Amino acid sequence: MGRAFDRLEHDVTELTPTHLRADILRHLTFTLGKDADHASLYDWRMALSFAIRDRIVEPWFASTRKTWETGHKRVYYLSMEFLIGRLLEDATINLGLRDIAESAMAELGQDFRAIVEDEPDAALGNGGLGRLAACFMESMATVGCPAYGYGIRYEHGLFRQRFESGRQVETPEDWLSQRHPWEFERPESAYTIGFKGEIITRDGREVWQPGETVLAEAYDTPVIGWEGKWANTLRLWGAKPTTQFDLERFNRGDYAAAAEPEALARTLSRVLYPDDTTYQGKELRLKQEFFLTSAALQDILRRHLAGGYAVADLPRHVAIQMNDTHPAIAGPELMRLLMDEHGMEFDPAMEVARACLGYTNHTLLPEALERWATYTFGNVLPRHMQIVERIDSWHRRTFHPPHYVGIVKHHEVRMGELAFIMAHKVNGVSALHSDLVKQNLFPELEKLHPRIINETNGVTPRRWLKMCNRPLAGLITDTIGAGWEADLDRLKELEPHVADAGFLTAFGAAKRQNKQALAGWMQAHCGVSVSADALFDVQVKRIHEYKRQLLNILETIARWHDIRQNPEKDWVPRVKIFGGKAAPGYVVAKEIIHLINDVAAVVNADPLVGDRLKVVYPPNYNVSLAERLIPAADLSEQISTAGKEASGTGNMKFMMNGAPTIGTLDGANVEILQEVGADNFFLFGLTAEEVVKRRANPDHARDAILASQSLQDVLQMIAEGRFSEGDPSRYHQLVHRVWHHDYFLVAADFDAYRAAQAEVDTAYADRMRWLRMAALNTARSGFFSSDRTIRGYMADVWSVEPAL
Ligand code: B1H
Repeated sequence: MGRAFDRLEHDVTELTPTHLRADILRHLTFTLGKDADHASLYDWRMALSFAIRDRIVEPWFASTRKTWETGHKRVYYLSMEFLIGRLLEDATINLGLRDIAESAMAELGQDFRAIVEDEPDAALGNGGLGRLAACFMESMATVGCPAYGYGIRYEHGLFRQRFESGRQVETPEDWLSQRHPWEFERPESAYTIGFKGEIITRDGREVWQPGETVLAEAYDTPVIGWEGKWANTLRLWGAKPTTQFDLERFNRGDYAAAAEPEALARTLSRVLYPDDTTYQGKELRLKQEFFLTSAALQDILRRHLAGGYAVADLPRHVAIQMNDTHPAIAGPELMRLLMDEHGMEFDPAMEVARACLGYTNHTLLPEALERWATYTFGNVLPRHMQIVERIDSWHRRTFHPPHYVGIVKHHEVRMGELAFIMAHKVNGVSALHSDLVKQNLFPELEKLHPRIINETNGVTPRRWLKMCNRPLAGLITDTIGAGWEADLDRLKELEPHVADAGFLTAFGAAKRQNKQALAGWMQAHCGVSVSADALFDVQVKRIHEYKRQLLNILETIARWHDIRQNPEKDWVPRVKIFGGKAAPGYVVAKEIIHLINDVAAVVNADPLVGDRLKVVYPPNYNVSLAERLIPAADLSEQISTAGKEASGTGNMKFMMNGAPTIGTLDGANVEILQEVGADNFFLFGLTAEEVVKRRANPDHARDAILASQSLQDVLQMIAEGRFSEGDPSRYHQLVHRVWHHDYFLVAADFDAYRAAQAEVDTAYADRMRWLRMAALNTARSGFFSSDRTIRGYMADVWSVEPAL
């Protein structure tokens, strides 16, 4: 191999808008076949994307080659979700070409912003877990950790959300209906994935004879790190029919059966399951999980052997991370490949598998813990069922766990226990969560095999500060110089400036610029006009009872009621902004959405209230909308019932962008509070321990409601139909649940939340005090860079050094 590519042939530092313009025009002409005079916005976006992609390919080759040549250990991140969002602007940012691209497009008479916003989000994920995988991919490229992300190339990502009369309506998302310029199809990298069938004996060994097969075909997207120094690969698998199968049956005249593999193949990578933190137990989902995992493991083994290494050497060259239990079939599948395909015995195969595998737990919610009926599991994956039984009995014989601890119980395969036993390290995603994983989820297993550690989540500051908040990023660079983007602890250098009124004023001006932009957008897209002077109070995340959007909207109603009672009081104007999707089958979450929209309609139309309170709920919250909302936020709502939010990552993005948190002691809020200090955080609510104790009182909700006149008033107004056009039935169930089945303790925390909101008003009214708090949130957010998280995994789980 020539050395020519070791250096960038296109040296990005020397690239001028004129060079880039020539590249864009070349692609417009020769890749798109379009004449500049007739090019649409789409054509220009494609041409620019290809011109930018060209700049990624060389560092990508150089990184891949370096890993090959040095035999460096690689990390394989297996995830059913990668919530990537848009790629064009992010790529220009990491290549240092953002402004050059803007100028080049301007020279061509095109608006860079419009082009960027024409790109559909790659929404191959539900929420935090999928977005974390995307941040990790970017950080692994930035810190020079050789890595592959493995996922599924869903034809349809997360559904699009609309509101009809305030109710959520889902429509299919079709990001792939347009050309996706970032990926390279690899028809030569395809693996056969089997399902069902039977076990046969071959050379005295039991092996699997699948009854159905599909092909997993690779699509590679390069992931470029900060300053283009390293690039990794996101390899997504698309399902294709295996044609030989078709033909055989077809020739036998069995036409319907001949079409079966085709149908199975197409459904496998058709659509992302839209559940966040609940699992459904559907056969197709199990097949998707195995499809991803088997393709990834076959690819990993192929690459390892191609490097000339022995199978038994796998752990020296390969670290495999399971993003929750969704790819936990990796344990038995790796065992199957090592034993059935590579002739290893059970014990050494276990050692190899365990040394390679790591498992990250992302939730304690019982409804999220995957457990497959042995019937389904054994039917879809008969050989894996055997291997799981063997692992389970090996574990019982060797370690004598209590009878109730094990992988197969009550005719179910418990994927958490399986992942735990097959991994050498198990980690939680925040300090509190990792403690709870130890104490409540796997206490016995942890006693037998101590392996639970903590790796607190993080977010990439390139996308979530540099890219999405240009005014603030510019101020930071002007104040402390460049380089903080890849060394986020340097934000600490802002602290001395917080005493400087000039700096605070500039900080406030940056925030105001973002708020002004958001206000304009909300006017245009939601038809609500808001004042940029109001406090922008933002809660954006999936709609879930434990996240307590209900608490927020109840407080909104109380505030509205108070304003109407005392219109002459000096109210701090507020805009309550909500965003988020509910799982299509989650009836209670959908009711909450409806209520928020109903309250918005009443409040926004109330002339008595005017600018003192507005409620805005833009539909279809996604990564791109987050990039718009978070930089404009004054207040970050992180109000989950303590003990339920494993980490949260939105909380970190708000902090970085200078929005103090109102929140409970839950997930990473605990560490945010620790970093930022109690003076700069609005803490309220029961702790995780208090929550458990409070639930022991069967009347906790009733007691709390009777003790709070305000909450009684709010519930009364809803029950009377004040927000449902006089119809008392619409929210009858919802009100009933608050009184009688308030598992998430909305009532118990209501007064404390209101008091904390009153403190927010007081603090905001003192402009310099508020700006100081906001600036300190940014200055102290360095810990929450996903670069720090990735370095933690590299040292504690993967035993891999940076290759840079
Ligand atoms: C998180 C999920 C999740 N935890 C099941 N668990 C899913 C579970 O499709 N499914 O079946 C999908 C997603 N997602 C989130 O992970 C946590 O709730 C957040 O607190 C955390 O910040 C995030 C990343 O660790």
